[in-house]
Amino acid sequence: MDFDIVIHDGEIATTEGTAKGCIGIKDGRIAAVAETIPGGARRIDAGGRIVMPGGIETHAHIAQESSSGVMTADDYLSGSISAAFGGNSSFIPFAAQQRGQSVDDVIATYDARGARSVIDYSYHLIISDPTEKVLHDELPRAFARGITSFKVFMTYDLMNIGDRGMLDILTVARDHGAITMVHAENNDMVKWMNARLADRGLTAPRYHAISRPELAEEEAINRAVQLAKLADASLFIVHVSTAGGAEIVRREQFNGAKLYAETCPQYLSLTRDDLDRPGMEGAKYICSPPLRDAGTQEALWHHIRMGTFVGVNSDHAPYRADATGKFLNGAEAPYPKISNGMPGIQLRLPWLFSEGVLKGRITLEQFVGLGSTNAARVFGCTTKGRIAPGMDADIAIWNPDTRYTVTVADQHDNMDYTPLEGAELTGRPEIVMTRGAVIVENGVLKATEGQGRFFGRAPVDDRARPGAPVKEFDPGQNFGTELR
Ligand code: DUC
Ligand code: ZN
Ligand code: ZN
Repeated sequence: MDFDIVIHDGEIATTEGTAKGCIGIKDGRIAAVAETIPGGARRIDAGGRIVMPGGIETHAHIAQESSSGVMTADDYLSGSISAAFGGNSSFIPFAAQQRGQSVDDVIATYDARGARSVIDYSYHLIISDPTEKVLHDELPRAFARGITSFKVFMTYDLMNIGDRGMLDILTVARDHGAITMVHAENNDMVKWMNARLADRGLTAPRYHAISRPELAEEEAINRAVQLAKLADASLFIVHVSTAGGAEIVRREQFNGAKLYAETCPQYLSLTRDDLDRPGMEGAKYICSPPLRDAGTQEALWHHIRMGTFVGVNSDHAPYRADATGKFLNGAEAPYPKISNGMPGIQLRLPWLFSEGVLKGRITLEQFVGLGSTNAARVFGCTTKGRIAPGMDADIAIWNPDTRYTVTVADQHDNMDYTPLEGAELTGRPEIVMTRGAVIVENGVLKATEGQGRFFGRAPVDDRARPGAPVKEFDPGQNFGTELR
């Protein structure tokens, strides 16, 4: 065959193992994987390099208004470019419904925003207003278009849909083969803590850590899982930040729940001490759930190693440290009025490679799974996340030896800080492709605006997570009632 590109002599890394080989690319797809492949209109020498499936970032807030109306600093152009420089060939940001808004309108809005992307993209829908029309008319239309995941909140008054709302959403999701993602923190526990801190005038950024207790996450994760089990639905816990939360996930997975979870680099690399930096510096480290402590970091690494988490995703939520973002409500705003979130889409994979693989905490194969392949399986990206004939040629070629110091000047997002400023890392992507098109090469952007395409996704593949029967839905044990 006459290949468009042949990548030769690289160490091809997959979740199954790593071996030297060549990849032939034709018409945007992987056409051959072999020990040697001759020819190719372009030959890329990957000697001494790691060749892996392009990253799939599944937790990013791009061109998204927060519930209080603050727009993220990145749109689909800057967000996707930054993602590409970090080794990602595709991403799945959120498309957020504001209360009262129709899902059709949400999707049309994000279609217009997404059109600027340089990498392929899909959306998880955030549902804040599960009306009958949303549940039974609009969500089925979204599923039909391949939007097979969405996120709900158990916290924030403007987003929290309550346990009943969650059961309704979980049931519709189950019926369509979709997966429900959840931000799990107990809203009343957080509000009660906020009130106690406010009564004492304790509003500096560091009190954010205290205001959202570990117990609030653990309680909500447990509740979310029980709700999902009752509905026999698939559930994905986003941004797990506590050892207790991870233990609940582990236990319930062992019991068979259709349960998946992720954690994020910030919970592995930063601590609550960062919220206590001088002046208002701590505001840059306000995210929810909040940063925890060194003991938690060790526990989360253990869970990553043991397979509790299918992904390590950035939760890129870029709000600049100025009046457009963090300080929209004033330079000395109390912590509850400072936008929640921090950037990280470009550094997610390089940081995980350097701190995880090179420091011996995870294997290269686990890295490929956590950064790409597992996401493709859980979120139904059927043509992405694997290096095999027929798959999209979404590929990242890494130099595992490059040493560098992280600085905001090298980030391609639209931010004025990086929480990892000064970190010493080793290894980064040199060439990144989406569907066979080189989008980044040796620090230079090769893509043009709008080159990325929307991709629809398949239903969640739960075959390895059977769920557990619920007595009250078993006609043999519930007086023959058909309730499902
Ligand atoms: N949850 C997120 O997932 N990201 C930013 C803020 C939040 O609460
Ligand atoms: Zn969240
Ligand atoms: Zn998020």
